Amino acid sequence: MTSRPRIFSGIRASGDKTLGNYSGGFRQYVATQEHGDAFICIVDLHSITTAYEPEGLREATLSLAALLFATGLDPERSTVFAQSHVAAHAEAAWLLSAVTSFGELRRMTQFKDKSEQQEFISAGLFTYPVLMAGDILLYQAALVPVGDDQRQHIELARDVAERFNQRYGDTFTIPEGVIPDEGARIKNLQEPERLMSTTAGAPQGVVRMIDRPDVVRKKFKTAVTDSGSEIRHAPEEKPGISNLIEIMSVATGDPIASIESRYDGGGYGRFKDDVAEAVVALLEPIQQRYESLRDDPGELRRLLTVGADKARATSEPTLRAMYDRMGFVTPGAAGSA
Ligand code: ATP
Ligand code: LTN
Repeated sequence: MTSRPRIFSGIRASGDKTLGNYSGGFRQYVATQEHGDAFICIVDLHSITTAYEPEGLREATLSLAALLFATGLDPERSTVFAQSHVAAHAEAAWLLSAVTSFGELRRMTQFKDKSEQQEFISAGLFTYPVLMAGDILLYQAALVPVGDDQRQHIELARDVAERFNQRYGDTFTIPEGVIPDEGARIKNLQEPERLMSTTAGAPQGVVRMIDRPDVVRKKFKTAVTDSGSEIRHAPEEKPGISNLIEIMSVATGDPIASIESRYDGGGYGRFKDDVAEAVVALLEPIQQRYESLRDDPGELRRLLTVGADKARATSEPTLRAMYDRMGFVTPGAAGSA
C-alpha cells in the first residue's frame, strides 16, 4: 500500500471569503483529500494580528467552519480544527522564533502591504510567518495547498525547517507549496491589477462566496474589461478578460484553451453573463449547505472539537521532539529521578 502524503493548510478566520479564496484555498483543500491526509486549520491566532472585534472573531470562526464543510470537506476523512484549540501552535511559534531572523521577516511583502493598512502595527503582524511555519512543521506536512500570495511564506517555512534540522538534528519534513496553475491569483473585477481581497480594493469587484445570485450577476456585469473585443488569455495585455477566463475555468473545470475557442468572436457582453451564471451555479449548492450547517453551531463546535483532538495527538510528538532537541529539560513525574 502506498502511504498517503500529509497535507496542511491554514485559512484566516476574518471577513467574508471570496472567489479568490475559493480558487486558491477551498477548491484545493477538497481536491487533496482524495490523495492525502488533510489537516485544514482555521487560523484564529493569525486573525488577531490586525484590528478585529472579539465577537466578530467567534462568529467568523464558526462561519468559516460551516463554509469549509459546505465546500465538501468530509470530517471523516479530513481534520478541520481551530488553531487556538491546539496549544502546540503558539508554543511552536515561540520556539521557531529562535531560528528565524529579523531580516527574513522584514523582507515579507505581506507584512509590508498589511502594515500600511494599519494604524496600530502589532508585533504579531511582524512575526505572523513564524506562527505559520510552526503550523505546517508541527504536522510534518509534505504538501501545503495555497494561493500564489503565500509563496514567500512557504519559502520561509522551508528555510526555517532546514535551519532547525541543521542546528538541532533532523526533526521536520521540508514542506512544498501546491499552487494551482490557473486561478492562483484571482483579481478584483474592478481593478484587475490587484488581487481579489476583502481587506483592500473596490468592494464591487470582490465576489464573496455567500453573495446572493443577483449580487454576483451585478458584480460581473460591471466588471472592467479591456480594449478590443477578443476573448483571449493574455494577463499582461488583457488583465480584465484574462481574469474572467480564469474564473470561468475555476467555476466549470474547463481548460482555458477550450473557453477561448468556445467564445471566439462572441463579444464581451455575453461572455460576462455566462461567467456570472457559471459562478452562480458553483456557489448556489455551497450556500445551501452553508446555511443549514450555520444553523447548528452546537454541531460545528462538536466537529471542531473532534478535529482538535486529532490535531493535538498528531502534533504532540513533534512539539516534544522540538523541546527535547533544543535542550529543554523534560518534565518528569514528581519524585522520579
Ligand atoms: P485577507 O484578504 O483577509 O488578508 P486572505 O484572503 O489572503 O486574507 P486567507 O483567507 O487565509 O487569507 O486565504 C486562504 C487561501 O486563499 C490562501 O491559501 C490564499 O493564498 C488564498 N487566496 C487569497 N486570495 C486569493 C486570490 N485572490 N486568488 C487566489 N487565491 C487566493
Ligand atoms: N498566512 C496564510 C494563512 C495561513 C496558512 C498557514 C496557510 C496560516 N497558517 C499554514 C498555509 C499553511 C494567509 O494569510 N492566507
